[in-house]
Amino acid sequence: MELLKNNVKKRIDFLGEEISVLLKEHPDCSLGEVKLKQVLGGMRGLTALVCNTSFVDPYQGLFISNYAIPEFEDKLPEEIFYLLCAGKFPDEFELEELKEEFRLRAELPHYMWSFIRNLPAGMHPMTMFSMCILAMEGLSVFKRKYAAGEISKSEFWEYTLEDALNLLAKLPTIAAAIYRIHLLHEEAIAYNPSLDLGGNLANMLGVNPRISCAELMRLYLVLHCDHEGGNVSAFTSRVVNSALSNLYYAASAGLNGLAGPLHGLANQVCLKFIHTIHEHFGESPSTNQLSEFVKEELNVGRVIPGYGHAVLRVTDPRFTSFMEFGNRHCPNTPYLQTVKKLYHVVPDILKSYKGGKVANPYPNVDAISGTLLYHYGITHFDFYTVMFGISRTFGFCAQSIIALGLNQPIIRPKSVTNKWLKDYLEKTE
Ligand code: NMX
Ligand code: MLT
Repeated sequence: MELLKNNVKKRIDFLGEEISVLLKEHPDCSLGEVKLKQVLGGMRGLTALVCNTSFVDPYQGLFISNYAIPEFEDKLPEEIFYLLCAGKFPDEFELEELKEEFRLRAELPHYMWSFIRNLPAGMHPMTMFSMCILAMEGLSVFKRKYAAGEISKSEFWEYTLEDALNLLAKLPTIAAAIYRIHLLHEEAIAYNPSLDLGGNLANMLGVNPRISCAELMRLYLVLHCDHEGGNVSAFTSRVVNSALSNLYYAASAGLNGLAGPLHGLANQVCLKFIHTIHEHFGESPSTNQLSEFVKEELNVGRVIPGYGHAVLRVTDPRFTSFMEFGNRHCPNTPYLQTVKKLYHVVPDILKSYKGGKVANPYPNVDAISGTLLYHYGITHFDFYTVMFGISRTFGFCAQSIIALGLNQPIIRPKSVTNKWLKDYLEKTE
């Protein structure tokens, strides 16, 4: 992996140089005030982290390096991992080297097969996925080298990159095995070294038709890979890794955050939501029926899954990208039709809900992604967040590789009590 390593090193050196200049020239510069409502409100909008793998603009959505979604949505997941880590797309040789690295590292250790088969029936697939990653923690090269005192701080990122390649190469096989063994009750399909990550995922899930499904898998892995540093899963993963817990611990922790219904589980909840609508009104609900259904959900205190965002203030461009895919491949599928109708109904309702309190009434990525998986025969809703998780682990890995390369310290902000707040405000106001 010499080419990849050199390119990541160049990226780290470049970013490190920028940080040195910033710190030298503006060490005490304030980046804005911290408001009480932010400290008590999930730190929303607080600039408190640096993440150089990707950036989310509230009005334009995800950027990886300087590329917006239309500029990278047709790339391979392998190319996106390169972009996240090295800040540039790989050339032909660099891409081939990375693909070969993934091929060489794809095989699961033997014990993992009995581990997967013996996971308790009925356990949520996200729990299984996270446990599988933890179960491979003993493979961490970083951990071994660190414990033996064989690596210096400046080399931490290199062994974390090694762990990243070992881990990411195995995720499609693990996810597909969970799907086939525990949800379909069928045998796993073997990894095919002649296929890329997306092609292999489609193939090992055993869905048909495999060619356009492989296209969806690639898009799926590309669009979910990273969403800057402050989202629950990426932040959790980075915090865990900042204690020098290895990437297996960090990825598993991040996935446990992704498993929440306000975060990645929303894709499962969304499809269930649409399914329930179809059970009530048939496969072609009217806008009036949808409007009544959505209002009733809000009345009983539920959130509308797939709508809203902590950073975005427009329709998520990942939603738009999936919609374009759906319009090309399955425009008439009833679920997609209902997603479109909801798009015309929900924002207006949310705009006037709770006196205009909803910061973003528009759909996020989870409002549509499950619809496309369903179309390709992946009909077990509770597998959808695992699909998100395979992709997001690319981002977890890249963020930690870069952060360690930049020598970022353990993350440990200060917390205070109500008493501290009251005393502080008494003194200052
Ligand atoms: N349906 C109903 N209420 C909502 C929604 C929604 N979709 N979105 C926000 N609100 C409410 C929110 O619960 C809060 O109410 P309260 O103050 O009474 O607790 C109020 O509006 C203000 O929240 P916001 O500032 O708009 O949103 P916040 O940044 O706190 O949360 C989400 C962001 C994404 C957690 C929130 O919009 C939500 O719960 N959405 C539905 C779940 C979802 O789709 N999650 C997936 C996000 C994307 N992902 O992949 O992770
Ligand atoms: C994500 O992709 O992580 C979600 O959109 C949530 C977020 O960015 O806060």
